[in-house]
This record gives sequence, C-alpha cells and structure tokens, in this order.
Amino acid sequence: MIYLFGLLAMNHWPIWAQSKPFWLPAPESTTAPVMDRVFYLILAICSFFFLVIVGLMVLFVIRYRRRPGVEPGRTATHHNTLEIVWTVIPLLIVGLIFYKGFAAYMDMQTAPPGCYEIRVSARQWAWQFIYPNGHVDENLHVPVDEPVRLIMTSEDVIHGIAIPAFRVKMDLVPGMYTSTWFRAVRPGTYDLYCTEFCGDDHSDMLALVVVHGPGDFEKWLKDAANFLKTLPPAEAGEMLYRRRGCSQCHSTDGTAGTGPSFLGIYGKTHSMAGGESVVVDDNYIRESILEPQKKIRAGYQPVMATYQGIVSDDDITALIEFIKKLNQDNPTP
Ligand code: HEC
Ligand SMILES: [Cu+2]
Repeated sequence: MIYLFGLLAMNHWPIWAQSKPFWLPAPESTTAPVMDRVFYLILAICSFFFLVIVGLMVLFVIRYRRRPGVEPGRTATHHNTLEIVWTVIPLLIVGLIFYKGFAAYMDMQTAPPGCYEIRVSARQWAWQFIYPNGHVDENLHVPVDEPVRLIMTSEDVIHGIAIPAFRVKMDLVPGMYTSTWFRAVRPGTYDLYCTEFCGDDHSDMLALVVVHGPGDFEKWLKDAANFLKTLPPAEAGEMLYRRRGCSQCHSTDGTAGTGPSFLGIYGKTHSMAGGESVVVDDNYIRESILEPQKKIRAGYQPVMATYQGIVSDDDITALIEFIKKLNQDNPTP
C-alpha cells in the first residue's frame, strides 16, 4: 500500500524527494522516471497480492485448523461468478503491466531524430567508445541535455551495457548491432557496468559515464582526439594503454594478471611456450600487438586478441615508448 501510495503521488513529489529513491541511484536521464514508474507499479501489484495471499493463508491455517470434534465440511463446488472474477481481474492487471512495460521499452528503443551517435565496441574485458571524429575512449563522454544514441556491437562474446543512473541496459552481441539511447539531465560522473557474464574478468569490465555541461563536450572531444599530437609519446602511450583496454590484462607494477606485467620487460629476454627465447624490443612488442598468437610467452594463455586495424602505427610507437619508459621510471637496483 505504501508503494501504491508512493506511485500515485510520485509525479507530485517535490524535486528533492523525486531525485533520491531510497534503493535506486538517483534518476539522471529522461527515461529513468518512466522506468521507475513501471518498476514501482509492478512492485506495488506484487506487494499487494503477496500480502493478501499470505495474509489469508495464515488466517485460514489458524482458523480452519484440525481440532477434535470438528468435522471437515463438504468440499467447495463450482462458483461461476467467483471464477470469472478471479480470471478477469488478473487478466486486466497483467494487460496493464504489459502495456506499461512495452511502452517504456519502446521508449527506450526508439531514439528521437537528431541524436548524437556514439559507437560502442565491447571485448573481453574492455569498453571502447568511438566518436564521430574517430576518437576512441575507454569512458563514455556525453553532452548534457542532448539525446545520445549508442550503436553497439561485440568483438567476441555477448556483453551487456548498463548505466544504472540512466536506467539503461542493452546487450552487445557479436555479429550484429544493437542500439539504445538516453538523454542525461545533469552534468556529473556515473558508473557503467557489463551485465552479461563474459568470462574471467567480467566484474572488472567497468567504465565511467562523464556527462559534460553545455559547451564542454565539444572542447573535451577536440582535446581528447588530439592527444597523440599534443602529448609526449610515452604519455600518449599511457593513455592508449588505458583506452585500448591493455590495462585489463597487463599491469605496470610487476603483478602478473591475465597477461604479463609491462614493468621492466623492455630489453629482457623471455622464453616462449614453443621453447625459443625472444628479446623484448620494438619489433617484438609490435608483433605482440598485431599478431599476439605468433609468439606466446611461457606460462600464459593465448587469450590476447589482435589489435590489427584497431591501433595505428603511431599508436604502437606511443605504446612502445610507454613500455620503455616504465624501465626508466623504475630502475632495477
Ligand atoms: C585479454 C587480455 C589482454 C589484453 C586486453 C591485452 N593483452 Fe597483451 N597479452 C596478453 C597475454 C595473456 C599475453 C601473454 C601471451 C602471449 O604472448 O600472447 C600478452 C602478451 C603481450 C605482450 C608480450 C609481453 C611479454 O612479456 O612477452 C605485449 C607486448 C602485449 N601483450 C601488449 C599488449 C598491448 C599493447 C595491449 C593493448 C593494446 C594488450 N597487450 C592487450 C593478454 C592481453
Ligand atoms: Cu562483458
């Protein structure tokens, strides 16, 4: 009943009360309140029937329990009116849930015209957000108050994008495009998760949604896209290391993850699974990025996917400089 009351009153709540539901993150997109209303509607209906059914059950168990001297009565016969009533009412309720849910889903699916389009590519275990000017980022940056459409696909297994504050959730499927859209209502930083179990590091497949204030987004995009030209190569390489998801598998502090750490590898001699030894130089790093399956480092699984067509030659040069610089910053004693 509390929920039902809350539901009826929700549109009239003052803004401070609307923005802080006690168990969901504050709604930060235009679709979020629509989703919340459907959620509370279903919750209210379920709570109501839960109370009625369990309440009556407890009451009947006590009231009609077996007692000495009380004989069971005749079993119930048909009661047409009752049966029609308890069929038609649930039918109407289920129809209402379907209608509300479907309308909200269509709302989420059907992007308004003139959306700003961002491509999303997921892989084990990183996100790539690809902007119209070619810039690729590991976080999702969007302008405030503008409809944004995500056109998404996966490079390997099924992933799911979820932005709880926006009430947005959609699967990314290899071999096809899916899409969703939202309009953020407030500048800020929000969490983004993968919600399909996609392998070992699924729980690390996280990113941020940065909603930029009016005018800031264009400036951010221009600066972000120019980082290869404006930053020293090693720093640009560090950006790429994070943006292209290398950081998911390669640490820079010496701890082995899914892949070997980058710390101190430059110039070292490593043994490969095939038995041969290889010196880690520019060409080996380049080959490891473009053809990772060619030489597999001993003790590791061949799980690194190729970055052919994803990183450019300039990107690779920057990544090499970054790996090199880790040696200088952390000289071995
Ligand atoms: C899914 C996890 C994963 C991702 C993402 C990944 N790698 Fe790897 N990488 C590995 C594994 C595992 C190995 C060791 C096996 C092999 O040699 O293929 C490896 C090996 C390497 C090596 C050789 C290291 C050595 O010590 O011999 C280099 C260099 C490398 N990766 C660079 C990169 C770069 C640069 C990126 C990002 C553009 C990247 N990797 C992204 C898993 C990954
Ligand atoms: Cu995933």
